[in-house]
Amino acid sequence: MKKTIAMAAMLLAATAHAHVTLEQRSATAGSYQKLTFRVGHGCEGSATRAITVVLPEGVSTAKPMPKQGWKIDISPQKIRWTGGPLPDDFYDEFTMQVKLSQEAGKRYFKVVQTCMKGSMAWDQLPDGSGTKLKAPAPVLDVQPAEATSAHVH
Ligand SMILES: [Cu+2]
Repeated sequence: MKKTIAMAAMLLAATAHAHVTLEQRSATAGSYQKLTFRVGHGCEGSATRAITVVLPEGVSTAKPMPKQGWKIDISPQKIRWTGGPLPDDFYDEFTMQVKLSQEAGKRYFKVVQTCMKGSMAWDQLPDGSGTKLKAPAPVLDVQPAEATSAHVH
């Protein structure tokens, strides 16, 4: 029984450290923005062989950065990298540029991490209770463009 609890705690610690996250935390509405998705580990030890990022409403014109060893599929709603595989012991980044709409607010990017064995869905949104999510979707906080600086030439 004790052993089971210790194992569970270890698993929680292992999944809490990195996840799939977004390097950029905030951006300005209406701008072209670079997004860097960071992959800190595989699926419970298994190497990553694909990353799919779903573009939320208000995010468009995604242009991924070419990445050696990875094939990239572009569709209006999602970008998918296939390749690697990226071993669990390594870290990597997947980058794209997007156009943000004029609307401010939080943009959640649902990510599917596909591994040699199994997959992880980073797609949980905060429910308002403040509970720490096990697999949160990476988030970008889009700030309103300041009226004073928007038209400076
Ligand atoms: Cu993690």
